[in-house]
Amino acid sequence: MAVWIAFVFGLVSIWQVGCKTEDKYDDYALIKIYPTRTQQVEALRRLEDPEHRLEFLKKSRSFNDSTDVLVPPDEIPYVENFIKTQYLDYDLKPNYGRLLESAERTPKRRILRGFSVFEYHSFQAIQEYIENMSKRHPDLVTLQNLGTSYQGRRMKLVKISSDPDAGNPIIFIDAGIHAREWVAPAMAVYLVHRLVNDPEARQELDGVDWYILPVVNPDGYEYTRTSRAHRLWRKTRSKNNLLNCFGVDGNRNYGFKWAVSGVSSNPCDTETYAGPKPFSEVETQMVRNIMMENSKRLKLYVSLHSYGQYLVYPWGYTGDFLPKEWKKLDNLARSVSDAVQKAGGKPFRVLSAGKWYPAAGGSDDFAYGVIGVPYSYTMELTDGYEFIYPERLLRIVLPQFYEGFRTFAEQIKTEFSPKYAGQRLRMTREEIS
Ligand code: 0X9
Ligand code: ZN
Repeated sequence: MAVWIAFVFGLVSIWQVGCKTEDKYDDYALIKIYPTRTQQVEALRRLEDPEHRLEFLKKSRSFNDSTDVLVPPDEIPYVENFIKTQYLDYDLKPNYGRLLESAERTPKRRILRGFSVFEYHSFQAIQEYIENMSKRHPDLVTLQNLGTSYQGRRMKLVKISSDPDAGNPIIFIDAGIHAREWVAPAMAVYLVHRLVNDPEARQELDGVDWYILPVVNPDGYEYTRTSRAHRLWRKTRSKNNLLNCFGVDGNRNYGFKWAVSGVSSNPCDTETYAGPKPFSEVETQMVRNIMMENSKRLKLYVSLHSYGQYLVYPWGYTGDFLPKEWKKLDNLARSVSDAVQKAGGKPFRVLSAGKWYPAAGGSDDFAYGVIGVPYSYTMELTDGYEFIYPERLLRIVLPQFYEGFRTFAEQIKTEFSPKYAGQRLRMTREEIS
């Protein structure tokens, strides 16, 4: 009898532990704080003390944007009190975790319906989709094997070109270095879809080659799909040898000004751990290799992230100064933002990443500072709903963002394509005469 009671108790406690983790965020509050003065922005830094176990979903250094913090239930009174003493404006969404999407989410009807680019998919489904594209359009799409992720997922680069031997400039887009930012891989997949299937996209393929890596961090991405408690995971899933902690922030792991600002050196930090050394992660090594192998032709790099509707350019490691050619970066970003707005979307906030908040080891800085890519950006897609961007809205926003990519392509084509060299020469002659 005693054995049975112990067994039942054992089962109940295992079940409770299971539930506790699954429900982890259920009673957390999302607090959106709106600073209006420099002093308030500075004061917000004090909330970052690890003792309070707050998770910063978005930081803001400017006044027309919120700092979004996920707060455990027992810390809510502390944060509210802090906010009041600083005279800050804020919104509080209680029980935030209950809004998170639940677990492995591929209902059978989806399988029957086939692949829609306006849905969130598993890594495997995305891989099957790109395989399919390359089989159906071998004249346009080729896949390059990149090797495997930390947990052994096979990664492939999608290359789309209507004239692979022309020596065209390359636009390289990656997405999903941050696991929870689901809208970014969805955008990358949508780009593949439009470039391949839309007859009008021939214009975007004229004189430009597109390289797209839809999910840089597949292990993290799949982890966010396994349970509601994991939905907000950001890092990779590599294991730290000394501590029982997992993951590195891939966007702090690139080898340019590594770890000089905006990082954590604690492997158990869930957000911004920069890793034990630059390029410690196999996934960032793959992106680095793509950039190095194509450095001569690579003219535009865009890393897709979410959220906040920002389009930012180097430097990211510092907000103290800008690159010499910052005006070119800024002008193109503004044209892209205008195009998105014209298509009915929200404009982007355009500035250097470091003026937003300094953080070193990002892929954008590496592309610009080491590889010499003349146009390099991080694009933070969508505003509202934080990382849980509703699937039903994808069919509205993805085509709007696509218009921004058409503007990017137009610029790269006219500035760098061998096809347009004659036209460029004529224009400079006219300028001189
Ligand atoms: O902090 C990041 O890595 C990016 N924002 S996110 O909310 N998606 O995590 C911004 C990166 C901007 N670029 C650099 N700081 N280099
Ligand atoms: Zn991100």
